[in-house]
Amino acid sequence: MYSKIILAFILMFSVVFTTARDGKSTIIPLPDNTELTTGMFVFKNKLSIDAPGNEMDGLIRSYKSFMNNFIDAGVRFSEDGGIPSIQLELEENSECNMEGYQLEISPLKMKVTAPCRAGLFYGLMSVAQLVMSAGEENGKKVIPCCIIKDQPRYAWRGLMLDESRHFFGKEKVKQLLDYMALHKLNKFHWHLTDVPGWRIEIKQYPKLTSVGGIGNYHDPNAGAKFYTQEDIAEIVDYAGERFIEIIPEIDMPGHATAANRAYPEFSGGGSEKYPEFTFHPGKEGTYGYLTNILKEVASLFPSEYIHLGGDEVHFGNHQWKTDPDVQKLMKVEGLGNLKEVEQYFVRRMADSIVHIGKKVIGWDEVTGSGLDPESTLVMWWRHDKPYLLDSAINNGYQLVLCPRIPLYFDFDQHETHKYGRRWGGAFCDIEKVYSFPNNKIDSRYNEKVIGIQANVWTERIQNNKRLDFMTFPRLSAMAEAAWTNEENKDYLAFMGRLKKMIKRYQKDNIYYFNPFDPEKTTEPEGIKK
Ligand code: TNX
Repeated sequence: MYSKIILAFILMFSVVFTTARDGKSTIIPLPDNTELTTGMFVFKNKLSIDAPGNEMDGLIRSYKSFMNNFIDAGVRFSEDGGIPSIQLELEENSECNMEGYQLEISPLKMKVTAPCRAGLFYGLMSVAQLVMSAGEENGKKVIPCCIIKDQPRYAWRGLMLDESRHFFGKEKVKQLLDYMALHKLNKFHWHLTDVPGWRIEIKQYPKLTSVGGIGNYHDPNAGAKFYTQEDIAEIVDYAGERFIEIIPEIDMPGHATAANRAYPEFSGGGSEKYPEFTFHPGKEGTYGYLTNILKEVASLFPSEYIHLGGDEVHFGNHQWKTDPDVQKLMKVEGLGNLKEVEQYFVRRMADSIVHIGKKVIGWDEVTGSGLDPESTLVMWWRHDKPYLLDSAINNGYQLVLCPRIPLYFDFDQHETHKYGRRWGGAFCDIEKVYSFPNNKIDSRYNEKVIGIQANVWTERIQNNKRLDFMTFPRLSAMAEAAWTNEENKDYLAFMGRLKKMIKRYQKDNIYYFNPFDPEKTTEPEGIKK
Protein backbone atom coordinates (compact mmCIF):
# COMPACT_ATOMS: atom_id res chain seq x y z
CA MET A 1 0.00 0.00 0.00
CA TYR A 2 2.68 2.47 1.11
CA SER A 3 4.92 1.41 -1.72
CA LYS A 4 2.07 2.15 -4.16
CA ILE A 5 1.69 5.66 -2.76
CA ILE A 6 5.41 6.21 -2.90
CA LEU A 7 5.50 4.97 -6.49
CA ALA A 8 2.64 7.32 -7.36
CA PHE A 9 4.57 10.21 -5.83
CA ILE A 10 7.73 9.28 -7.66
CA LEU A 11 5.82 9.11 -10.95
CA MET A 12 4.07 12.41 -10.29
CA PHE A 13 7.28 14.22 -9.42
CA SER A 14 9.22 12.71 -12.23
CA VAL A 15 6.56 13.91 -14.69
CA VAL A 16 6.63 17.42 -13.21
CA PHE A 17 10.39 17.35 -13.16
CA THR A 18 10.84 16.24 -16.76
CA THR A 19 8.31 18.72 -18.10
CA ALA A 20 9.98 21.52 -16.18
CA ARG A 21 13.39 20.42 -17.31
CA ASP A 22 12.42 20.12 -20.95
CA GLY A 23 10.09 23.06 -20.98
CA LYS A 24 12.53 25.43 -19.29
CA SER A 25 14.26 26.55 -22.40
CA THR A 26 13.17 27.35 -25.90
CA ILE A 27 16.67 28.21 -26.98
CA ILE A 28 18.74 26.38 -29.63
CA PRO A 29 21.50 25.54 -28.82
CA LEU A 30 20.32 24.55 -25.36
CA PRO A 31 22.10 26.64 -22.69
CA ASP A 32 24.23 24.98 -20.07
CA ASN A 33 21.98 25.86 -17.19
CA THR A 34 18.59 27.52 -16.92
CA GLU A 35 16.99 28.22 -13.58
CA LEU A 36 13.44 29.51 -13.63
CA THR A 37 12.76 32.27 -11.10
CA THR A 38 9.48 34.01 -10.34
CA GLY A 39 7.57 36.52 -12.39
CA MET A 40 7.46 37.62 -16.00
CA PHE A 41 9.36 40.16 -18.03
CA VAL A 42 6.72 42.18 -19.86
CA PHE A 43 7.67 43.94 -23.08
CA LYS A 44 6.37 47.47 -23.44
CA ASN A 45 6.40 49.07 -26.86
CA LYS A 46 9.98 50.06 -26.41
CA LEU A 47 13.12 48.63 -24.94
CA SER A 48 16.50 50.18 -24.29
CA ILE A 49 19.99 48.76 -24.09
CA ASP A 50 22.37 50.17 -21.49
CA ALA A 51 26.08 49.62 -21.23
CA PRO A 52 28.78 51.45 -19.33
CA GLY A 53 30.99 53.70 -21.54
CA ASN A 54 30.86 53.57 -25.32
CA GLU A 55 33.00 50.48 -25.84
CA MET A 56 29.92 48.44 -26.71
CA ASP A 57 28.32 50.94 -29.11
CA GLY A 58 29.14 48.87 -32.20
CA LEU A 59 27.80 45.70 -30.65
CA ILE A 60 24.58 47.44 -29.61
CA ARG A 61 24.11 49.00 -33.04
CA SER A 62 24.44 45.68 -34.83
CA TYR A 63 22.18 43.96 -32.32
CA LYS A 64 19.46 46.54 -32.81
CA SER A 65 19.60 46.12 -36.55
CA PHE A 66 19.60 42.33 -36.16
CA MET A 67 16.51 42.52 -33.96
CA ASN A 68 14.68 45.00 -36.19
CA ASN A 69 15.53 43.45 -39.54
CA PHE A 70 16.00 39.77 -38.90
CA ILE A 71 14.01 38.91 -35.78
CA ASP A 72 11.37 41.54 -36.52
CA ALA A 73 9.16 40.50 -33.60
CA GLY A 74 7.82 43.99 -33.03
CA VAL A 75 10.31 44.88 -30.30
CA ARG A 76 11.52 48.43 -30.89
CA PHE A 77 14.51 50.08 -29.28
CA SER A 78 14.58 53.54 -27.82
CA GLU A 79 17.60 55.68 -26.98
CA ASP A 80 16.03 57.38 -23.98
CA GLY A 81 17.11 54.84 -21.41
CA GLY A 82 13.48 54.03 -20.62
CA ILE A 83 12.37 50.99 -18.71
CA PRO A 84 12.44 48.03 -19.34
CA SER A 85 16.00 47.62 -20.43
CA ILE A 86 18.71 45.16 -21.31
CA GLN A 87 21.89 45.89 -19.38
CA LEU A 88 25.26 44.75 -20.64
CA GLU A 89 28.24 44.34 -18.39
CA LEU A 90 31.75 43.04 -18.99
CA GLU A 91 32.98 41.16 -15.96
CA GLU A 92 36.49 39.80 -16.11
CA ASN A 93 36.25 37.34 -13.26
CA SER A 94 33.30 35.54 -14.59
CA GLU A 95 33.12 31.78 -14.11
CA CYS A 96 32.44 30.84 -17.72
CA ASN A 97 34.83 30.43 -20.64
CA MET A 98 35.65 33.30 -23.02
CA GLU A 99 32.46 33.00 -25.06
CA GLY A 100 30.20 32.28 -22.10
CA TYR A 101 27.70 34.62 -20.48
CA GLN A 102 25.12 34.92 -17.76
CA LEU A 103 21.65 36.22 -18.56
CA GLU A 104 19.42 37.26 -15.70
CA ILE A 105 15.84 38.09 -16.56
CA SER A 106 13.82 39.80 -13.86
CA PRO A 107 10.43 41.54 -14.21
CA LEU A 108 11.80 44.97 -15.15
CA LYS A 109 15.15 44.28 -16.71
CA MET A 110 17.41 41.79 -18.36
CA LYS A 111 21.07 41.73 -17.53
CA VAL A 112 23.84 40.09 -19.55
CA THR A 113 27.25 39.66 -17.96
CA ALA A 114 30.22 38.13 -19.73
CA PRO A 115 34.01 38.21 -19.70
CA CYS A 116 34.16 39.21 -23.40
CA ARG A 117 32.07 40.97 -26.00
CA ALA A 118 31.44 37.64 -27.75
CA GLY A 119 29.70 36.40 -24.60
CA LEU A 120 27.57 39.54 -24.41
CA PHE A 121 26.60 38.95 -28.02
CA TYR A 122 25.60 35.34 -27.29
CA GLY A 123 23.59 36.49 -24.29
CA LEU A 124 21.79 38.88 -26.61
CA MET A 125 21.21 36.07 -29.13
CA SER A 126 19.55 34.10 -26.36
CA VAL A 127 17.34 37.13 -25.71
CA ALA A 128 16.54 37.21 -29.45
CA GLN A 129 15.38 33.60 -29.32
CA LEU A 130 13.33 34.22 -26.18
CA VAL A 131 11.66 37.12 -27.97
CA MET A 132 10.94 34.85 -30.95
CA SER A 133 9.14 32.37 -28.76
CA ALA A 134 7.64 34.82 -26.22
CA GLY A 135 4.14 34.21 -24.94
CA GLU A 136 1.44 36.87 -24.84
CA GLU A 137 -0.50 38.29 -21.93
CA ASN A 138 -3.02 41.10 -22.43
CA GLY A 139 -1.59 41.77 -25.87
CA LYS A 140 1.94 42.16 -24.53
CA LYS A 141 4.87 39.86 -25.12
CA VAL A 142 6.06 38.14 -21.94
CA ILE A 143 8.93 35.85 -21.09
CA PRO A 144 9.34 33.99 -17.81
CA CYS A 145 12.03 35.28 -15.46
CA CYS A 146 15.09 33.09 -15.23
CA ILE A 147 18.83 32.94 -14.79
CA ILE A 148 20.79 31.38 -17.64
CA LYS A 149 24.43 30.44 -17.21
CA ASP A 150 25.88 29.37 -20.47
CA GLN A 151 29.08 28.60 -22.31
CA PRO A 152 30.04 26.66 -25.43
CA ARG A 153 31.42 23.15 -25.48
CA TYR A 154 33.63 23.88 -28.50
CA ALA A 155 35.51 27.00 -29.54
CA TRP A 156 35.15 26.14 -33.26
CA ARG A 157 31.54 25.93 -34.37
CA GLY A 158 31.73 26.01 -38.12
CA LEU A 159 29.79 25.92 -41.35
CA MET A 160 31.47 25.56 -44.74
CA LEU A 161 29.86 26.68 -47.99
CA ASP A 162 31.20 25.64 -51.40
CA GLU A 163 30.51 28.46 -53.85
CA SER A 164 32.77 27.15 -56.60
CA ARG A 165 30.49 24.32 -57.71
CA HIS A 166 27.50 26.68 -57.54
CA PHE A 167 27.41 30.34 -56.69
CA PHE A 168 24.70 31.60 -54.35
CA GLY A 169 25.62 35.25 -53.88
CA LYS A 170 25.72 37.94 -51.23
CA GLU A 171 22.11 37.92 -50.06
CA LYS A 172 22.01 34.18 -49.46
CA VAL A 173 25.35 34.26 -47.69
CA LYS A 174 24.14 37.06 -45.42
CA GLN A 175 21.04 35.07 -44.56
CA LEU A 176 23.20 32.08 -43.66
CA LEU A 177 25.35 34.34 -41.49
CA ASP A 178 22.21 35.58 -39.71
CA TYR A 179 21.17 32.01 -39.00
CA MET A 180 24.67 31.13 -37.86
CA ALA A 181 24.63 34.07 -35.44
CA LEU A 182 21.22 33.13 -34.09
CA HIS A 183 22.60 29.63 -33.43
CA LYS A 184 25.90 30.89 -31.94
CA LEU A 185 27.99 29.39 -34.75
CA ASN A 186 31.21 31.35 -35.12
CA LYS A 187 33.31 30.15 -38.08
CA PHE A 188 32.26 30.49 -41.72
CA HIS A 189 34.64 28.53 -43.93
CA TRP A 190 34.29 29.82 -47.48
CA HIS A 191 35.32 27.38 -50.22
CA LEU A 192 35.92 29.87 -53.02
CA THR A 193 37.99 28.01 -55.60
CA ASP A 194 37.69 24.58 -57.19
CA VAL A 195 37.25 22.83 -60.53
CA PRO A 196 34.21 24.67 -61.93
CA GLY A 197 34.85 28.29 -60.87
CA TRP A 198 37.14 30.79 -59.14
CA ARG A 199 34.96 33.14 -57.07
CA ILE A 200 37.21 35.77 -55.48
CA GLU A 201 38.60 38.81 -57.28
CA ILE A 202 42.41 39.01 -57.20
CA LYS A 203 43.55 42.39 -58.56
CA GLN A 204 46.98 41.20 -59.65
CA TYR A 205 45.51 38.35 -61.69
CA PRO A 206 42.21 39.60 -63.14
CA LYS A 207 41.68 36.58 -65.41
CA LEU A 208 41.15 34.39 -62.34
CA THR A 209 37.63 35.78 -62.20
CA SER A 210 36.99 37.04 -65.76
CA VAL A 211 37.96 33.63 -67.18
CA GLY A 212 38.08 31.36 -64.10
CA GLY A 213 34.74 32.67 -62.82
CA ILE A 214 32.87 31.36 -65.88
CA GLY A 215 30.83 28.21 -65.44
CA ASN A 216 29.52 26.05 -62.66
CA TYR A 217 29.26 22.34 -61.95
CA HIS A 218 26.38 21.82 -64.37
CA ASP A 219 27.03 24.42 -66.98
CA PRO A 220 30.58 25.22 -68.05
CA ASN A 221 29.33 28.23 -69.99
CA ALA A 222 27.32 29.97 -67.26
CA GLY A 223 28.26 33.66 -67.06
CA ALA A 224 31.14 34.58 -64.72
CA LYS A 225 30.06 34.73 -61.09
CA PHE A 226 32.35 35.88 -58.31
CA TYR A 227 32.78 38.24 -55.37
CA THR A 228 34.58 41.52 -55.93
CA GLN A 229 36.92 42.65 -53.19
CA GLU A 230 34.25 45.19 -52.21
CA ASP A 231 31.69 42.42 -51.85
CA ILE A 232 34.13 40.47 -49.71
CA ALA A 233 34.75 43.46 -47.44
CA GLU A 234 31.00 43.93 -47.04
CA ILE A 235 30.45 40.29 -46.13
CA VAL A 236 33.44 40.18 -43.78
CA ASP A 237 32.02 43.22 -41.93
CA TYR A 238 28.57 41.69 -41.83
CA ALA A 239 30.01 38.51 -40.32
CA GLY A 240 32.22 40.44 -37.90
CA GLU A 241 29.20 42.28 -36.49
CA ARG A 242 27.79 38.84 -35.74
CA PHE A 243 31.00 37.56 -34.14
CA ILE A 244 31.63 35.22 -37.05
CA GLU A 245 35.13 34.75 -38.42
CA ILE A 246 35.34 34.01 -42.14
CA ILE A 247 38.09 31.63 -43.20
CA PRO A 248 38.82 31.69 -46.94
CA GLU A 249 39.93 28.51 -48.68
CA ILE A 250 42.12 28.63 -51.77
CA ASP A 251 42.39 24.96 -52.68
CA MET A 252 45.82 23.69 -53.84
CA PRO A 253 47.67 21.91 -55.35
CA GLY A 254 44.59 20.00 -56.61
CA HIS A 255 41.11 21.30 -57.45
CA ALA A 256 42.86 24.10 -59.38
CA THR A 257 41.15 23.67 -62.76
CA ALA A 258 39.36 27.05 -62.84
CA ALA A 259 42.58 28.91 -62.03
CA ASN A 260 44.41 26.91 -64.69
CA ARG A 261 41.91 27.97 -67.34
CA ALA A 262 42.87 31.55 -66.56
CA TYR A 263 46.65 31.08 -66.21
CA PRO A 264 47.58 27.81 -67.98
CA GLU A 265 51.28 28.56 -67.52
CA PHE A 266 50.98 27.46 -63.87
CA SER A 267 49.05 24.26 -64.57
CA GLY A 268 50.59 20.96 -63.56
CA GLY A 269 48.14 19.01 -65.70
CA GLY A 270 45.56 16.48 -64.68
CA SER A 271 44.06 13.12 -65.54
CA GLU A 272 41.51 11.96 -68.04
CA LYS A 273 38.69 12.48 -65.56
CA TYR A 274 40.13 15.64 -64.03
CA PRO A 275 42.02 17.57 -66.73
CA GLU A 276 44.26 20.49 -65.67
CA PHE A 277 43.52 19.64 -62.04
CA THR A 278 46.76 20.69 -60.32
CA PHE A 279 49.09 23.63 -59.94
CA HIS A 280 52.60 22.93 -61.21
CA PRO A 281 54.87 21.90 -58.33
CA GLY A 282 58.02 21.86 -60.48
CA LYS A 283 57.96 25.48 -61.66
CA GLU A 284 59.34 28.04 -59.26
CA GLY A 285 56.98 30.64 -60.74
CA THR A 286 53.97 28.77 -59.33
CA TYR A 287 55.05 29.49 -55.75
CA GLY A 288 55.45 33.22 -56.42
CA TYR A 289 52.11 33.37 -58.22
CA LEU A 290 50.23 31.58 -55.45
CA THR A 291 51.98 33.59 -52.74
CA ASN A 292 50.90 36.82 -54.45
CA ILE A 293 47.33 35.52 -54.53
CA LEU A 294 47.45 34.54 -50.86
CA LYS A 295 48.80 37.96 -49.91
CA GLU A 296 45.74 39.62 -51.45
CA VAL A 297 43.47 37.06 -49.83
CA ALA A 298 45.13 37.66 -46.46
CA SER A 299 44.55 41.40 -46.71
CA LEU A 300 40.80 40.88 -47.23
CA PHE A 301 40.11 38.61 -44.27
CA PRO A 302 40.92 39.48 -40.65
CA SER A 303 40.86 35.77 -39.76
CA GLU A 304 44.06 34.40 -38.29
CA TYR A 305 43.82 31.48 -40.74
CA ILE A 306 44.04 30.73 -44.44
CA HIS A 307 42.86 27.31 -45.62
CA LEU A 308 45.05 25.88 -48.37
CA GLY A 309 42.97 22.80 -49.11
CA GLY A 310 45.42 20.01 -49.90
CA ASP A 311 42.74 17.38 -50.63
CA GLU A 312 42.45 14.69 -53.28
CA VAL A 313 45.60 15.64 -55.22
CA HIS A 314 45.87 12.08 -56.59
CA PHE A 315 42.71 12.71 -58.65
CA GLY A 316 44.84 14.56 -61.18
CA ASN A 317 48.59 14.49 -60.57
CA HIS A 318 49.27 11.94 -63.34
CA GLN A 319 51.29 14.27 -65.54
CA TRP A 320 53.71 14.94 -62.70
CA LYS A 321 55.11 11.46 -63.35
CA THR A 322 56.54 12.45 -66.70
CA ASP A 323 56.92 16.20 -66.44
CA PRO A 324 60.63 17.12 -66.77
CA ASP A 325 60.41 19.99 -64.28
CA VAL A 326 58.78 17.76 -61.67
CA GLN A 327 61.42 15.08 -62.32
CA LYS A 328 64.12 17.67 -61.79
CA LEU A 329 62.51 18.88 -58.56
CA MET A 330 62.36 15.30 -57.29
CA LYS A 331 66.06 14.85 -57.91
CA VAL A 332 67.14 18.15 -56.42
CA GLU A 333 64.94 17.83 -53.33
CA GLY A 334 65.33 14.06 -52.97
CA LEU A 335 61.61 13.37 -53.27
CA GLY A 336 60.90 9.67 -53.73
CA ASN A 337 57.36 9.70 -55.11
CA LEU A 338 54.43 11.91 -56.06
CA LYS A 339 53.08 11.98 -52.51
CA GLU A 340 56.37 13.52 -51.42
CA VAL A 341 56.11 16.07 -54.22
CA GLU A 342 52.66 16.99 -52.97
CA GLN A 343 53.97 17.30 -49.41
CA TYR A 344 56.85 19.49 -50.58
CA PHE A 345 54.34 21.76 -52.32
CA VAL A 346 52.15 21.94 -49.22
CA ARG A 347 55.15 22.75 -47.00
CA ARG A 348 56.26 25.56 -49.28
CA MET A 349 52.81 27.14 -49.45
CA ALA A 350 52.30 26.72 -45.71
CA ASP A 351 55.59 28.58 -45.22
CA SER A 352 54.26 31.38 -47.41
CA ILE A 353 51.11 31.59 -45.30
CA VAL A 354 53.13 31.76 -42.09
CA HIS A 355 55.35 34.47 -43.59
CA ILE A 356 52.25 36.46 -44.51
CA GLY A 357 51.39 36.29 -40.82
CA LYS A 358 48.60 33.72 -40.79
CA LYS A 359 48.11 30.20 -39.57
CA VAL A 360 47.43 27.28 -41.91
CA ILE A 361 44.40 25.02 -42.21
CA GLY A 362 44.47 21.92 -44.38
CA TRP A 363 42.24 18.90 -45.04
CA ASP A 364 43.44 15.70 -43.37
CA GLU A 365 45.67 14.87 -46.36
CA VAL A 366 48.21 17.41 -45.07
CA THR A 367 48.81 15.47 -41.85
CA GLY A 368 51.98 13.77 -43.10
CA SER A 369 53.50 16.86 -44.70
CA GLY A 370 55.60 17.85 -41.72
CA LEU A 371 53.88 21.19 -41.12
CA ASP A 372 54.54 22.93 -37.82
CA PRO A 373 51.78 21.96 -35.34
CA GLU A 374 52.05 25.40 -33.72
CA SER A 375 50.74 27.07 -36.86
CA THR A 376 48.56 24.34 -38.38
CA LEU A 377 45.00 23.17 -37.90
CA VAL A 378 43.77 19.97 -39.56
CA MET A 379 40.21 19.26 -40.67
CA TRP A 380 39.38 15.57 -40.43
CA TRP A 381 36.84 14.70 -43.14
CA ARG A 382 37.44 11.07 -44.17
CA HIS A 383 35.12 9.33 -41.72
CA ASP A 384 36.14 5.96 -43.20
CA LYS A 385 39.74 6.58 -42.14
CA PRO A 386 39.56 7.11 -38.37
CA TYR A 387 43.28 6.34 -38.05
CA LEU A 388 43.92 9.74 -39.63
CA LEU A 389 42.57 11.26 -36.44
CA ASP A 390 45.20 9.36 -34.49
CA SER A 391 47.93 10.34 -36.85
CA ALA A 392 46.97 14.02 -36.63
CA ILE A 393 46.88 13.80 -32.83
CA ASN A 394 50.22 12.00 -32.70
CA ASN A 395 51.73 14.71 -34.85
CA GLY A 396 50.47 17.31 -32.39
CA TYR A 397 47.92 19.06 -34.59
CA GLN A 398 44.80 20.83 -33.42
CA LEU A 399 41.73 19.40 -35.10
CA VAL A 400 38.30 20.31 -36.31
CA LEU A 401 36.02 17.33 -36.94
CA CYS A 402 33.90 17.39 -40.07
CA PRO A 403 33.54 13.73 -41.09
CA ARG A 404 31.39 13.08 -44.18
CA ILE A 405 29.07 11.00 -42.02
CA PRO A 406 27.34 12.83 -40.38
CA LEU A 407 28.55 16.35 -41.14
CA TYR A 408 28.45 16.60 -44.94
CA PHE A 409 25.24 18.37 -45.81
CA ASP A 410 25.42 17.34 -49.48
CA PHE A 411 24.53 13.85 -48.19
CA ASP A 412 20.88 12.78 -48.01
CA GLN A 413 19.04 13.28 -44.75
CA HIS A 414 16.16 10.85 -45.23
CA GLU A 415 15.79 7.39 -46.72
CA THR A 416 13.26 8.64 -49.28
CA HIS A 417 15.62 11.26 -50.69
CA LYS A 418 17.21 10.59 -54.03
CA TYR A 419 19.55 13.35 -55.06
CA GLY A 420 22.10 13.63 -52.25
CA ARG A 421 25.24 11.61 -51.68
CA ARG A 422 25.48 8.40 -49.68
CA TRP A 423 28.44 6.33 -48.52
CA GLY A 424 27.86 2.60 -48.72
CA GLY A 425 24.18 3.42 -48.26
CA ALA A 426 24.79 5.60 -45.20
CA PHE A 427 23.52 9.18 -45.07
CA CYS A 428 23.30 12.06 -42.59
CA ASP A 429 19.91 12.24 -40.89
CA ILE A 430 19.25 14.94 -38.33
CA GLU A 431 19.55 12.58 -35.35
CA LYS A 432 23.04 11.53 -36.45
CA VAL A 433 24.05 15.15 -36.85
CA TYR A 434 22.67 15.96 -33.42
CA SER A 435 24.39 13.04 -31.73
CA PHE A 436 27.86 13.79 -33.08
CA PRO A 437 30.49 13.38 -31.72
CA ASN A 438 29.64 10.09 -30.08
CA ASN A 439 31.66 8.44 -27.35
CA LYS A 440 33.95 6.76 -29.82
CA ILE A 441 35.74 10.06 -30.24
CA ASP A 442 37.37 9.23 -26.94
CA SER A 443 38.46 11.61 -24.27
CA ARG A 444 42.12 11.64 -25.19
CA TYR A 445 41.13 13.55 -28.32
CA ASN A 446 39.39 16.26 -26.36
CA GLU A 447 42.37 18.43 -25.73
CA LYS A 448 43.27 18.66 -29.42
CA VAL A 449 39.79 18.75 -30.90
CA ILE A 450 38.77 22.38 -30.86
CA GLY A 451 35.47 21.92 -32.60
CA ILE A 452 33.19 20.59 -35.28
CA GLN A 453 31.97 21.85 -38.62
CA ALA A 454 29.28 21.02 -41.17
CA ASN A 455 30.30 21.21 -44.82
CA VAL A 456 27.84 22.14 -47.55
CA TRP A 457 29.40 20.88 -50.79
CA THR A 458 27.36 21.93 -53.75
CA GLU A 459 27.92 19.66 -56.75
CA ARG A 460 24.32 18.53 -56.26
CA ILE A 461 22.97 21.79 -54.89
CA GLN A 462 22.31 24.07 -57.82
CA ASN A 463 19.89 26.66 -56.41
CA ASN A 464 18.76 28.38 -53.22
CA LYS A 465 15.78 26.11 -52.75
CA ARG A 466 17.93 23.01 -52.62
CA LEU A 467 20.53 24.81 -50.52
CA ASP A 468 17.80 25.54 -47.94
CA PHE A 469 16.54 21.98 -48.03
CA MET A 470 19.97 20.50 -47.40
CA THR A 471 20.99 23.05 -44.74
CA PHE A 472 17.83 23.34 -42.64
CA PRO A 473 17.09 22.00 -40.09
CA ARG A 474 20.43 20.18 -39.93
CA LEU A 475 22.11 23.51 -39.16
CA SER A 476 20.08 23.78 -35.95
CA ALA A 477 21.06 20.25 -34.88
CA MET A 478 24.70 20.86 -35.70
CA ALA A 479 24.70 24.09 -33.65
CA GLU A 480 23.46 22.26 -30.57
CA ALA A 481 26.07 19.51 -31.13
CA ALA A 482 28.76 22.19 -31.24
CA TRP A 483 27.60 24.31 -28.30
CA THR A 484 25.76 22.15 -25.77
CA ASN A 485 27.57 19.95 -23.30
CA GLU A 486 27.22 16.22 -23.80
CA GLU A 487 25.35 15.63 -20.53
CA ASN A 488 22.67 18.18 -21.45
CA LYS A 489 22.01 16.84 -24.93
CA ASP A 490 18.64 15.20 -25.43
CA TYR A 491 17.46 14.55 -28.98
CA LEU A 492 13.74 14.41 -28.24
CA ALA A 493 13.80 17.61 -26.22
CA PHE A 494 15.73 19.25 -29.05
CA MET A 495 13.09 18.19 -31.56
CA GLY A 496 10.49 19.87 -29.34
CA ARG A 497 12.43 23.13 -29.44
CA LEU A 498 13.01 22.76 -33.18
CA LYS A 499 9.27 23.19 -33.81
CA LYS A 500 9.57 26.81 -32.69
CA MET A 501 12.68 27.37 -34.76
CA ILE A 502 10.83 26.05 -37.80
CA LYS A 503 8.34 28.91 -37.43
CA ARG A 504 11.33 31.19 -37.86
CA TYR A 505 12.37 29.36 -41.05
CA GLN A 506 8.83 29.76 -42.35
CA LYS A 507 8.91 33.50 -41.76
CA ASP A 508 11.98 33.71 -43.98
CA ASN A 509 10.46 31.47 -46.66
CA ILE A 510 13.20 28.94 -46.15
CA TYR A 511 12.51 25.71 -48.00
CA TYR A 512 13.49 23.47 -45.08
CA PHE A 513 13.20 19.71 -44.85
CA ASN A 514 10.45 18.84 -42.39
CA PRO A 515 11.63 15.92 -40.23
CA PHE A 516 8.25 15.80 -38.49
CA ASP A 517 6.47 15.02 -41.73
CA PRO A 518 9.13 13.78 -44.16
CA GLU A 519 6.71 12.51 -46.79
CA LYS A 520 5.16 15.94 -47.17
CA THR A 521 8.29 17.85 -48.07
CA THR A 522 9.19 17.31 -51.68
CA GLU A 523 12.87 17.06 -52.27
CA PRO A 524 13.98 19.71 -54.77
CA GLU A 525 15.61 18.06 -57.72
CA GLY A 526 19.38 17.91 -57.69
CA ILE A 527 20.87 17.05 -61.02
CA LYS A 528 23.19 14.07 -60.77
CA LYS A 529 26.18 14.17 -63.07
C1 TNX B 1 35.10 15.56 -51.03
S1 TNX B 1 35.94 17.09 -48.52
C2 TNX B 1 35.70 16.77 -51.30
C3 TNX B 1 34.97 17.79 -52.05
C4 TNX B 1 33.63 17.29 -52.55
C5 TNX B 1 32.96 16.49 -51.46
C6 TNX B 1 31.59 16.02 -51.85
C7 TNX B 1 37.05 17.40 -49.45
C8 TNX B 1 38.19 17.93 -48.79
N1 TNX B 1 36.92 17.15 -50.77
O1 TNX B 1 35.76 18.29 -53.11
O2 TNX B 1 32.86 18.38 -52.90
O3 TNX B 1 33.77 15.36 -51.16
O4 TNX B 1 30.94 15.40 -50.77
